[in-house]
Amino acid sequence: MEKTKTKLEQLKAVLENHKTMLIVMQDNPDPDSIAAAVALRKLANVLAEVQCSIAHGGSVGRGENRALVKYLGLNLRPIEQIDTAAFELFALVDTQPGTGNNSLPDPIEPDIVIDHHPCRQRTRHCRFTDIRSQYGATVTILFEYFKAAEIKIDTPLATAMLYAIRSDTQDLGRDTSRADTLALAELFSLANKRMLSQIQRGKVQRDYFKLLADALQNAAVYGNAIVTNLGRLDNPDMVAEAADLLLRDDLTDWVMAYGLSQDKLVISLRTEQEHLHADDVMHKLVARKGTGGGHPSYAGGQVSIKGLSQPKIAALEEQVVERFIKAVVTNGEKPQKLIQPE
Ligand SMILES: [Mn+2]
Repeated sequence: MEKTKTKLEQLKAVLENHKTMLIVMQDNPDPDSIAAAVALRKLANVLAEVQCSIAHGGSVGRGENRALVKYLGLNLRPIEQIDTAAFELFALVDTQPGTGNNSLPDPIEPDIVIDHHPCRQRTRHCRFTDIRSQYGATVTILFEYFKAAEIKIDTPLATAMLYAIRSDTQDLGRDTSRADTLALAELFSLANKRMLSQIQRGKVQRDYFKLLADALQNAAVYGNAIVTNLGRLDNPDMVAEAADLLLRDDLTDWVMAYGLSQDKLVISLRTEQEHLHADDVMHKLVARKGTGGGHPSYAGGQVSIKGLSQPKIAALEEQVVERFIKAVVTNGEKPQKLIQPE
């Protein structure tokens, strides 16, 4: 609590005497990014009367996340449509400068960075940073600010924050700290449980089922690991969703799912072998080619495919799969289809 009080004072000092701030989330923002942005907007407004806009790169694809945005009545803006010159301050939440998973234009150094991924070199130069990599969700950090500042968390925000913690930690099952458990317990009494249930059953677009079928059909088993290729997709969130689903296979402790979204190869890793660190494995997969990072049990990465021919893209995918197998597969069996024909 002492640390949070000090941080809160520092945050207030950075905000004071400014009128506008652009809050940038992860590309294809997940619930933790979305709720953290809304929480920071409220804090900036209450602490220093700063007016905030929230922006992101990519799209909000996952049905649950679209339902969350709708419930919060958010007017999220694609970052390419934003005149950044109109803002005095910039913040990043649930991501950091130079990670490759946010679209804050590169020359802009954010004034504020609040995140729970491992701290990056460039983050150290920012005016205000609060990086707590042991926390399961970024909103847990923000929850502590609300407590320290004695600001009430309204029902929609509490619902969003609760969902963020549940989603990032898979109901406190992965990469969770005591702080997340405490925040979740308190948010539970404030949240709209009926709405939460509706968000979790968010409507999906029809191509969801096609992508899911492809992900299952293409899944190949390499001993203790599953690899699947989702091909071209409009909604890169689907890569993470397929990885989550396939990790439920009871003989599997590693999953890699990948697909092509716009001009990127997008990769998701999931594991139950947290000691091997999914984020470290991801660094190996994208080494010298792209960017990536995450947490001990889940990680994401991306490699640019801009201007690459189809054979070059196929070779890149093959290389990433090879690197993955080398990093995590313990027995050199030949791959088999997950779903065998009858
Ligand atoms: Mn997060």
